[in-house]
Amino acid sequence: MNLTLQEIARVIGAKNDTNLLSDLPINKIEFDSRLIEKGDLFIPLKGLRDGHDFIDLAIEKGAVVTLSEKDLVDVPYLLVDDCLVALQTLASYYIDKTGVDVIAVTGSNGKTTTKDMIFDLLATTYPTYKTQGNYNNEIGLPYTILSMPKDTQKLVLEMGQDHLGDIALLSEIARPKLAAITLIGEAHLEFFGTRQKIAQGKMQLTKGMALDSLLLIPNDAIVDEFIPQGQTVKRFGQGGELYLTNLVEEKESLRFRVNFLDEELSIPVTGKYNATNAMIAAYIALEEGISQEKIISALAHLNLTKNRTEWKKASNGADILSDVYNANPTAMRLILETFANIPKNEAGRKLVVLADMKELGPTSQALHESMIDSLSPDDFDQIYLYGQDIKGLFDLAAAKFPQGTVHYFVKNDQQDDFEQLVATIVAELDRDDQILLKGSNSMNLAKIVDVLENKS
Ligand code: IGM
Repeated sequence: MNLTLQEIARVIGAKNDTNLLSDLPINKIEFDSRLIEKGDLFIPLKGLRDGHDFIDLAIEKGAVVTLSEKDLVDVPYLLVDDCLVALQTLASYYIDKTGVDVIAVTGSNGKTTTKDMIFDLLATTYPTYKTQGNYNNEIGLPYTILSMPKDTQKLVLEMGQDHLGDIALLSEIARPKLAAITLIGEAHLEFFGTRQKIAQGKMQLTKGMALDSLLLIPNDAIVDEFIPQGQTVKRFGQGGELYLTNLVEEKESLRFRVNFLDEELSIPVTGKYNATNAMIAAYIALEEGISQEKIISALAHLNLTKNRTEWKKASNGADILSDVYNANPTAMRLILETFANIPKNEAGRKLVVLADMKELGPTSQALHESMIDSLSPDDFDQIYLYGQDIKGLFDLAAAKFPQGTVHYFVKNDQQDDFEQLVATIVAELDRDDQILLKGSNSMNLAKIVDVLENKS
C-alpha cells in the first residue's frame, strides 16, 4: 500500500503527539493479528474480542504502528476516537489519492457472481482488483480498498446491506463511478420489513456517486420512486434499455444475445439470472472501453468464486447456509446470529454444524468456547461439532441443550470421524430443515455441502 505513517496520522486526525514517530512507509493494514507482518499498521476493531487486547501481539509480529482508542505506553500508536471510522476515513482518502475507478455492485442475489464477471472482463485490459470473500460490509469494504495492489486502476467492490443506511455509507466511502443493482429481492426482510425498504436501501448507492456517473438498475417498478435526479440511470430487463434475447439454456452453459452487442454471448454457467448478470457485466465493460471480442472471450472463460457465505439447496429441498470462508471467532458469531434470526420453515428445524477455526493460537479452546453465547436451544435444534479445539464447546453446549441434540465428532492425529459426520447429517437432514455449516477451509465442510447438493 502506498501510504506513510505521518500521512495516515494526518488523514485520520490522530489526537496524540506523533512527531516522534518516524515517517515509515506502511506495508499494509490488518485488523486480524494473525495476518500481521513486518511493517504493517494494526487496526484494533471490536469483534467478539476487543482488538485492543491484541495490540502487543501485533507489535511483536512486526507492526510498526497501531491505531488505538486509548493511550498506550512503549508502543507506537495513533490515538483516535473510533478505529472503525478511522479505517473508513483512510479508505476514502486512498480512493482519492490513487485515482482508482470504482465499480460497485449490490443486490439481494447474484452480486458476487456479477462482481466476479465484471472483474474478469475489466481484467482483460486493466490492472483490476475486487472484493475477496464476503468483505462487503463497513469493515470489509474499506479493508478491500486499502488492500488493493499499488498499480490497480479498476476496483470492483461488492456492497452488502443488513440495515437501511449501510449502502449509503459504503457508497460515500468508495464513491463509485459505475454501479449496478442486480436484483431487488427478499433478502433480510426480517430487518427491512418490506421490499420497498430494500429497494430504498439499495438505491442509496447513488449517495456517493458523482453526477456524471452511471447506475444500472433492474426494470422493476419497486424502485421508481427512488430514481435519482442527478446520475444517469439505465434500466435492464424486460421493457428496459438493456435486455436479453434468444436465451438458450444448455446443460452446463447459457447462450444469449444482448441488445447492445451484435454477436451471441455464451457463459459456462446455468441459471437464467446469470445471463442477466453477464449482461450487466458486459455493459459495464463496454462503458470502460473494452472491445466486443474481449468481452465475448472473457465471458466464455469465466472464473467464478466458490465457497463463500451463500444459501444453497440440498437435493432433498433443505436450505443450506454454507460459510466455509472466514475462519475467525467474529465471523462465526456473526453467522450464528444471522442464522438464528432467519424465520424457521414450518415443520422445519435448524441444524448447526461447526468445525474448528484454525491458527487461533494458545487461547484457541477459549475462543471456541465463547461461541456458547451464540448457541441457544431457543434458536437451534441440533448441533454438530467437529474438530479438536471445538471439544470444549461441545461440553458447554451439551450442558445447555436437551439431551441428544448436541453431537461431537473427533478429528485429531489418530482419529477422524469425518465420514460419520457426513453420514449422520445426510441421514438427519429433512427437506423442511435449514442447516448452517461453518469452519476453517481445511476442515472440509465444503465436501459436506457438495454431498448434500448431491454433486458427489
Ligand atoms: O466477520 S469478519 O470476518 N468480516 C471481515 C470483514 O469483512 C466482513 C466480514 C470480521 C469482522 Cl466483521 C470483524 C472482526 Cl474484528 C472479523 C473480525 C476479526 O478478524 N475478528 C477476530 C477476532 C475476534 N474476536 S480475528 C482474531 C480474533 C484472531 N485472534 C483471535 C481473536 C487470533 C489470536 C488468538 C490468540 C491470541 O493469543 C492472539 C490472537
